[in-house]
Amino acid sequence: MPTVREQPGLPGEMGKPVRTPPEEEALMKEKFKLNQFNLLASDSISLNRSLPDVRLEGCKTKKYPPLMPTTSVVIVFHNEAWSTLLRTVWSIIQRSPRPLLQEILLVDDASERDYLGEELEQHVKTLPVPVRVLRTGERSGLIRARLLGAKEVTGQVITFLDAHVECTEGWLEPLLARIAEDRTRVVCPIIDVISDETFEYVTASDMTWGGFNWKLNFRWYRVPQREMERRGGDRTQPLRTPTMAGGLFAIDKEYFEKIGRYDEGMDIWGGENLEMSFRIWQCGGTLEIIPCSHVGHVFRDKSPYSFPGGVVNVVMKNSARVAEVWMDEWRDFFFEMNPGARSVDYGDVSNRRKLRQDLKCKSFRWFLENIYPESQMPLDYYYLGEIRNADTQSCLDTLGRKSGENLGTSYCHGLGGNQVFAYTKRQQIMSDDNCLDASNPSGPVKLVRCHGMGGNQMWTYTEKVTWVNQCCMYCTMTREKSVVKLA
Ligand code: UD2
Ligand code: MN
Repeated sequence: MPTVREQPGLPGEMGKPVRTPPEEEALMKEKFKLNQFNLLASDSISLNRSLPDVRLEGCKTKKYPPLMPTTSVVIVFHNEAWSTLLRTVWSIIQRSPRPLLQEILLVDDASERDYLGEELEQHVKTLPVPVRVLRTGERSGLIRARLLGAKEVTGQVITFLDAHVECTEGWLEPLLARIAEDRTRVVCPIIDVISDETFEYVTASDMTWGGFNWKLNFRWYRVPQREMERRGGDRTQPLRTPTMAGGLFAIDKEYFEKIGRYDEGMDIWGGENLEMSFRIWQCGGTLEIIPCSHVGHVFRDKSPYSFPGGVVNVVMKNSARVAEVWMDEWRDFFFEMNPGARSVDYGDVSNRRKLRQDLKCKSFRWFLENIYPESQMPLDYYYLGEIRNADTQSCLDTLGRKSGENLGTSYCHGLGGNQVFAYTKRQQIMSDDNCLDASNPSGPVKLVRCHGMGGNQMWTYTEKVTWVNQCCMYCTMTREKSVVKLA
């Protein structure tokens, strides 16, 4: 393994930010559009730049078994920049023990940029580890592209990475060690942040894990106390996470096959991360974040590429498949929150449902009760739907507002979304991860992140219907013709 030394004087060494001089600002802005990150900065950084060792001290002295499974690294890409793609590859080459690295598979998902053709194929032949370029031929999306890569894997473990990442010192050993002990563990590194503006390497918190909201967006949330206690307060210990971000993880190859690979019916981007997370947990596996393993990723505000079929439709379709196959009754939260999803053609899910049966997977209730009790999906609830004022016939509406803000009422559109609330058996009135909160007794009711501790967020049914403070304080819940007291 070549040692990674700082190359003094070069931009971005040791993960430092690259500043674009003012005279190059216009060019930088122009090139930013190509990949939705600062390509000018990336191109100025060496392909094998040095990075700091960001691990906790307790990680640096850990010993790993001498015999561990080998891994093939699968990287799918569509129109990736040369410098980010090759820096990804170089960071793997430089920082993986050679005996553990079987090969790197680059799966080109129908890129339209010339340098990713013959030039890339010639270039990878010069690299000191086996690197193969595979091509999907037509645009398949990242899910089917990964499936193509996985088919060709010859190592014992598949490690999936995005095409704009940088692996840091010691990233691989702790991942493979977990799998060596138990083949049903699926493991993710901590995903650090490579700035899309300056390419600075910034470490992410080891106190966050993966969750999701009613829209089925993946979200980072704070690790709850109970998980810290299970790990004996040791931050170097593997963290059991309800869901994964999706791009960076390692899985035993046979286990990947056994547990149902990926859902081939999913297009382009999105949803596959939650699908795989639910599937792993519900079907007997374990999903972990390994805090001793750090890989940086360029997070972008926007997607740089086209979504044939339209981005909203594609993501909605993929998420609808997740909801239909894995979430049982809790599918309703997704469809109420995303009214458009009801009319989306999500295709045939019978194979995936059969897989769930064949593997004798547990219910979504089991997942919520045992793996993710902190989730925003209420375990038991009386009602999910609109909350209508019986006198004015207007509906409670979050107006798309955030935690800490007032909500309001508006014409009942019957489409769900901002007008959908759940009345839970813990007597909360929820909209996604926010709850109606009466912190000020004289009104108005606010939306506040649900704390689950009753108090200002505990509401009771009454028979009376009244109107207080402009805000809908007493409304009826139309579906069950019951009345909920809102203050
Ligand atoms: C995150 C994941 C990503 C994936 C996605 C949900 C991380 C760091 N990233 O979004 O891996 O799970 O959530 O689907 O967890 N690509 C193709 N063909 C396409 C579209 C994308 O090959 O049609 C490639 C793309 O070049 C990249 C990878 O797929 O290498 C992931 O795409 P992304 O970087 O746009 O996803 P990201 O990081 O926003
Ligand atoms: Mn990415």
